[in-house]
Amino acid sequence: MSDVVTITREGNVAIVTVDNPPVNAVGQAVRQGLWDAVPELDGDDGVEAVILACAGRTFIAGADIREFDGGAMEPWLPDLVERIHAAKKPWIAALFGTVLGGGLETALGCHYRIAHPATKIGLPEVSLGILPGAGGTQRTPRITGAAAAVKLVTTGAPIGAQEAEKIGLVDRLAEDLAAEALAFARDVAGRDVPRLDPAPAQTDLTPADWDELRTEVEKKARGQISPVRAFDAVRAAFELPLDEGMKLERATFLELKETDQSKALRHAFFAERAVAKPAALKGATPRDLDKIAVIGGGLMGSGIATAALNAGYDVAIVEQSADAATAAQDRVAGNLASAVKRGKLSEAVRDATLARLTTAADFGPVSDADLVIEAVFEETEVKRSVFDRLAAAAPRDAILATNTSYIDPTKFTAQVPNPERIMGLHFFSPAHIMRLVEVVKTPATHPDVLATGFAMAKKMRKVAVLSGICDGFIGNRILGAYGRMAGYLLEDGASAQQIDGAMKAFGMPMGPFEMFDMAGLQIGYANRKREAATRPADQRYSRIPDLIVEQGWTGQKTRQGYYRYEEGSRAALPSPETDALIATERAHLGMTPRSFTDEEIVATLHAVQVNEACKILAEKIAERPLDIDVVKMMGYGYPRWRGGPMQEADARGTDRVLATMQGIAAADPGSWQVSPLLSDLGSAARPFAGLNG
Ligand code: T1G
Repeated sequence: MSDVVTITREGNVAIVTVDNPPVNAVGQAVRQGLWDAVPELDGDDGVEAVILACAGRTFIAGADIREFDGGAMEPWLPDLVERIHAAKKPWIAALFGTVLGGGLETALGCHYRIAHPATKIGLPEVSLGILPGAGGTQRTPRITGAAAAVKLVTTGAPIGAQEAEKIGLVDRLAEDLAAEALAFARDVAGRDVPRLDPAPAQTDLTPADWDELRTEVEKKARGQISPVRAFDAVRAAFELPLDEGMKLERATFLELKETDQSKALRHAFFAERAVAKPAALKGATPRDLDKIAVIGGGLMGSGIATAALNAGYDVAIVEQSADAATAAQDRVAGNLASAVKRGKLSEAVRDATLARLTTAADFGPVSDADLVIEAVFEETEVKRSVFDRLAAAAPRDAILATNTSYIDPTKFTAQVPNPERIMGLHFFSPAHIMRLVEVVKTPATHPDVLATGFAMAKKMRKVAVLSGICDGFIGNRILGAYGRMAGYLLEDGASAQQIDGAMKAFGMPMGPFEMFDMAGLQIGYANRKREAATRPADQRYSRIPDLIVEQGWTGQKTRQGYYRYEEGSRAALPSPETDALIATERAHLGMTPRSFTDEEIVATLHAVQVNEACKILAEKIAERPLDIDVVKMMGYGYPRWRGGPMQEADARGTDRVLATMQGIAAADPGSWQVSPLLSDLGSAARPFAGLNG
């Protein structure tokens, strides 16, 4: 009948099997196959019950997201779900793997659901900027009631099979899914087919309760619209009959699908997967990795060690003294303890994990390591001395990695034999929590070594992005342009509060000045001193950040930076002292402070990031715009619903971004030059998406 949908028979039970790898997405061919199966089985007198099963690794994991841009073809999923529900024979969905979105909606069209206990079930549509569009917002509340439906639909987070059974989404759990589904089907064969009540769903919630819930959803969504619209659709299930609720859901779905937010979230979904496949890794094979040695057990090193332990590796931390080794051990234990506290880890697993850690005050443990990650102080000479010792202590074929966040690794690894085994692995702090790793390729790094970095990151459930060498690599180099421009805006007359407020309204979790205060202002201070020799002579230099640090104010730690902090609090309060310092500097420069609109601030800070990113692309530091987007989303809190700075540039129009950048460069040509790549794309209004391949 169809390539992707087949029917087999076991006596009076028909088994309809979807086989559409990799995740059995319900694309057009699957819909057509199922659409045809319903009347065929209705008309087959030998069939008294139908099992909807899937081949491969999962039940249907959702609609085929790739069809969203092409205008999917009939039959439509909502009609198919309705057709299955109206079938004359009972349909039983046999659930396993990840039953998501349109997969769950198809299962809700069936009359019964049996699930393997390890199944994950959810409606993740809001994370694609849409809402369930095939009855999920209407059928779910009629089955589970209001609270569970609101949670499933507005958070997008999947639940386990046990919880799904508790709230009525699943009728029965089954270890041996195929056998028990068959037994269940034989049991219900020939019986009356249960139908969903089309009347409005019932609830005890008052209109005031609903309003309160909506406010909560809106607050959590932080500028994203789909969770709020999805909430409204669920509420409608308690006010409208099924067919009217379905119409409202469909109209909202079609509207949301076309929004920039949904396009950005779909871009984020595919970009996060595409970063794992850079051209430079084609044909490369990761090496086996069992034991990882981490040099330096400070905040960064112990975070990396924690991530490696959690991924199942044996780990050794090398420190300078026995005391420092003990402190490192304690830090890792503390990281694992907080995972236990948050319910992420059982005490038994914690103990087994910690048992795979050794610490030492000498380089002994390096002698049998497959991979060594250096995470010592960010200073060329300090790192060079570590690599000197590694050259002697590590096996000749062990992979050697540096966690430097700014320095060119070849500056301190030139003396090490077999340079093809050296790479950068730039983790983000705290390394056991942040998901981004920049895998840095030197001119000598072998592709298999890079592939090993990618495989390690995947095992750690992190996302690796390939970067070439430049100051700060992809992420921190763009951050540099962003921070520098934020500093100019401040000196020109905008307040830290206004700039931070504008960026938070844009969707950033923090503004630049709150971020600097949190990270510690001494870091930027040291970077500026390091860069002084190579800084272009005509580049504008705002002294304000240096003046602040020279007061002994380095941010949250000293309770004074761009802002003031109360003892024990991270809340950024206006600081009259810092404001006075800024005013004095403006007066010293003979400047009259000017005012900015929030949109001007956002557009300016966006344009300089995109411009820097274009240089990074032209220098082939990053392969594709999507690599940059993923770095910014995963490492710097760029809102996923904007899809990263390059996707945001496409949404704004590259011509507009170019115009903004031209204005910035014209006003201060010593500091800013328009990238030729931005100029080329922007003057033709061509999107960055075209460069993603
Ligand atoms: N459509 C198209 N391709 C998909 C896909 C989908 N729904 N899901 C996964 N893929 C591709 C993915 O790009 C990758 O491709 C490969 O499958 C393996 O994925 C009407 C509107 C299912 C938990 O949002 O969460 O239903 O990179 O590497 O880690 O309301 O994929 O190999 O070329 O991620 O094992 C709702 C999205 C859709 C589920 C598996 N469903 N997918 O994770 O493998 S909207 C989703 C996932 C909807 C209805 C609507 C995960 C996964 P490639 P992977 P994984």
